[in-house]
Amino acid sequence: MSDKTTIGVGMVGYAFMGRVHSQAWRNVGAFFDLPLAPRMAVLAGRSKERTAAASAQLGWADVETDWRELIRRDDVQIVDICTPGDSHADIAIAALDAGKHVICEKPLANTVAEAEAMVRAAASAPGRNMVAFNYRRVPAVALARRYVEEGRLGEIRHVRAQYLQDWIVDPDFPLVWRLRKDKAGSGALGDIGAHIIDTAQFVTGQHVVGVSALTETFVKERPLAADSAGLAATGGAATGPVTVDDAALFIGRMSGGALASFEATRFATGRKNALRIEINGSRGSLAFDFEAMNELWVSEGDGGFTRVLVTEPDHPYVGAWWPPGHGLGYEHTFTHEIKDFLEAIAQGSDPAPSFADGLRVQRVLAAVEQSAADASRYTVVED
Ligand code: SOE
Repeated sequence: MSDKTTIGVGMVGYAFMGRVHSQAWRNVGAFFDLPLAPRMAVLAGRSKERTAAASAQLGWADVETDWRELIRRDDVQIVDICTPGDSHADIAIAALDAGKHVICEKPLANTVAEAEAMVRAAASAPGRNMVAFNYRRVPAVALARRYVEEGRLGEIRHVRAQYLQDWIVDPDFPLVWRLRKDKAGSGALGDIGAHIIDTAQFVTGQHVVGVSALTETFVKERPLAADSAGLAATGGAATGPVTVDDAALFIGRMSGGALASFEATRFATGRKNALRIEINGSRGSLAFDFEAMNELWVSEGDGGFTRVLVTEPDHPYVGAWWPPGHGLGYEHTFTHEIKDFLEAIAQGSDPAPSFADGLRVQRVLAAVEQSAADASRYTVVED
């Protein structure tokens, strides 16, 4: 029997993010020596039948069909929010007000006002808060941060960040919730652009201070989703309007003086989950692509880039896993996130990225939308 203090977890939502968070809660204690032992107490979802099936498959002890009931329970000390963005603020604020610790999927909210309300609620609550920007916890990305902190790149001049996917290239792919502004807040911008903003800010230690942007919706009408709201949904005969961006491109300045470019698109045919970042400094450069997530490319002066295989025990997080060269996957980034969250709860501090960090990203998203909507910021080339 473990003598660690048990902490009860209640999770809301069980789709893609719910599944990957569940595996993290299930496995984290088996690989990391933690001060707290999470207990997967309860899973909440609207349909009793589907929630019960998901709960049995994912390893939760009980189910609720109303997240308010989950928050009321004494066996829940941590609330994990894995729902679309339109419910983040309501759930998070109620959970914080009830004294729970809260981890919330990204982007933090659908609007800056909601994110601000969440930060306000967090400031007066005893519980800790975290926004789930999982890519910070890729060992190669954390190693990139370490190199920048150690000064190995010198002064950072350029940040080049891209998040490239192609899952909606087919115009018959249905209008799932990620393509609806009322549910998701924005499109590629908030869903995957938010990740590269966070990654760029994390690795450089600088934040985005201004942007100039273009956004586009290439396919404006899609079949209504007939089955499942997920990335593998099927469409029916009726159609509806796409109310978010399909792609967002923006340039910006970082607080330390670097120039940055960002591209977030779901129309990069052939690219599945290519979160890429390249950073050029006065002494060296770094490059990372999630599609080869166990590698970091490093240039320190002459001779171009060399590959660092980020699978050594002294690389961030790696020592808890497999021998050198065996590599980690997408799911490990969530396990690392949960590990850091539990440690922060035990220490009584907010982990990074906190809700305040999530609000900072939300402000960048809003600035991008504002810039893209402002035709006066776009100079037409004369014929
Ligand atoms: C869909 O674009 C998605 O599932 C995002 O919502 C996740 O945040 C990203 O990790 C993978 O792609």
